Amino acid sequence: MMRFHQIILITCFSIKLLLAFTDPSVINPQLTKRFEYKLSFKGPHLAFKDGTVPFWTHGGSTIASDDQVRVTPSIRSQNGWIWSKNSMTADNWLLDVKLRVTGRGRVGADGMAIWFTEKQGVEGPVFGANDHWNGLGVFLDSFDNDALQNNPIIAVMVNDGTKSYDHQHDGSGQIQGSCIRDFRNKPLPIRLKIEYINKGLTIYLNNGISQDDNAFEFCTRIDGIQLPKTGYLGVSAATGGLADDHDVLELLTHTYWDKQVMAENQGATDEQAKKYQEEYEKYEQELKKQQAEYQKDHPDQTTPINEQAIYESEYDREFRTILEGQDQIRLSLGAIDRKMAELLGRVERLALTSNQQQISGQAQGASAIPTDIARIQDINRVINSNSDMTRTIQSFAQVLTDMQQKVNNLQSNINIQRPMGGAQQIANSNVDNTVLNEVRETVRMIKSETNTLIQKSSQEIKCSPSTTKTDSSCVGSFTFFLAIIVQLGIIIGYLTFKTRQEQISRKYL
Ligand SMILES: [Ca+2]
Ligand SMILES: [Ca+2]
Repeated sequence: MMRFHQIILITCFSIKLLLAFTDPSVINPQLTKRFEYKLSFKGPHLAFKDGTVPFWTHGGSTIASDDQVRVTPSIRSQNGWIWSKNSMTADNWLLDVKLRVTGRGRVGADGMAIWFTEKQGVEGPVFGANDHWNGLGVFLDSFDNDALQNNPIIAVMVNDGTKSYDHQHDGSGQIQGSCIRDFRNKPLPIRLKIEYINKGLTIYLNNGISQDDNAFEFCTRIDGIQLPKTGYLGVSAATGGLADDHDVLELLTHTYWDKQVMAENQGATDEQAKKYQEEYEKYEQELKKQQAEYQKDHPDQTTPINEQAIYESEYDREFRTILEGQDQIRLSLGAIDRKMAELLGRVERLALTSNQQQISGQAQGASAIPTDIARIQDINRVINSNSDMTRTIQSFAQVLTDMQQKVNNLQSNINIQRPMGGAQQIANSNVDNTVLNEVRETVRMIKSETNTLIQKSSQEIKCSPSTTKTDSSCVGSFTFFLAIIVQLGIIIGYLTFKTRQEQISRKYL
């Protein structure tokens, strides 16, 4: 007898072990397990501050908090739902759902459903979701509608979209598998494992009493069911005349993949990537070859035509006009210099003649001496003034030559900058235009003043040594030249400063 009891116990234990949940990847080493984070949620930090759940969408009475999704509160006639935004495409998968159904009454209602359907569900009469679904529904049916004393029940119903759930009879005659378990008001959350492997669906339950997280018991199994190839996951719940809190604390999704198939897919992916890389390299070589051939056939067009380098712009034209005007000024000053030298020679000859006349006059009488002395003083003053004027004009010519060089440098700098193009050139061009206008205005002023100087110089030549008013005229010209030199100094200083600034700015380009 003892041996018979032992055999019975061992047999029961073996059956229990066989029916207990074991991960499919452990049973079948050929399978590899992958966690699908976009098809899962769990606390803490389950929801964002705005109440949305990452990768999920919810509605109706559902409220997501930091550590759970309350699909319905314990208020009458509520419907709530939460659906994955992403679909799942896998032949083998496992859902691990931790939930809690609690209510004050000895009897609760209506219940909760876990879905894998072809489309995202909407609010409806089947535990808060729509009827005529295409896919799987796992129901936690709390309320015994048909009064058969078989609720709460965990029931499985696969629908192809044609069947309407028979709510009044708790889907009896429609459900393909079930187990009667009281899942309400447990001290711990209950857990469901819904496993779909090789078209067989198995449901395991942790009853929410055991502290052991792995203490799952077998609920039901249905073989040979056809679920959609791709579907969305969801949870819904409803309350009726009676009401329970329906809370989901975790929904974790794993998919299982055949290692050999994955390796082949990976190999195919690698092969495809290699093929694309080879195509790209081939195309690149072909492009280089075509470029080389084109350059060989069209040597004149190897570099693009720079229209700006060929055609004179308005800017260049103004610059050229200023340079030409400046060159004319330099030539005029040279002519003035020569005329002044000529004048100086004539005055020196005149002074020599006067001295000779003075010597002969002294011989004639002493009465003429005061007049002659005055004339000699005047003549010396004129000679000194003219000598100063000549030196001033020479330095004036030198200054203008320097100025021309500075302007040439400025132009060459602009020509260097021009190929850079862009907005900076436009900005510099505006600044340079201002400088050019200033230079042009100054040169025009110098030109007119030089003409005045030439006229005055002619009057200077006419100055009679006997006229004492000449003094003021000669001194006025000298002052005038000094003023011009000061102006030129300011302009050259400004141009030098600007050229340096441009050189510094080019260093940072
Ligand atoms: Ca029911
Ligand atoms: Ca029932």
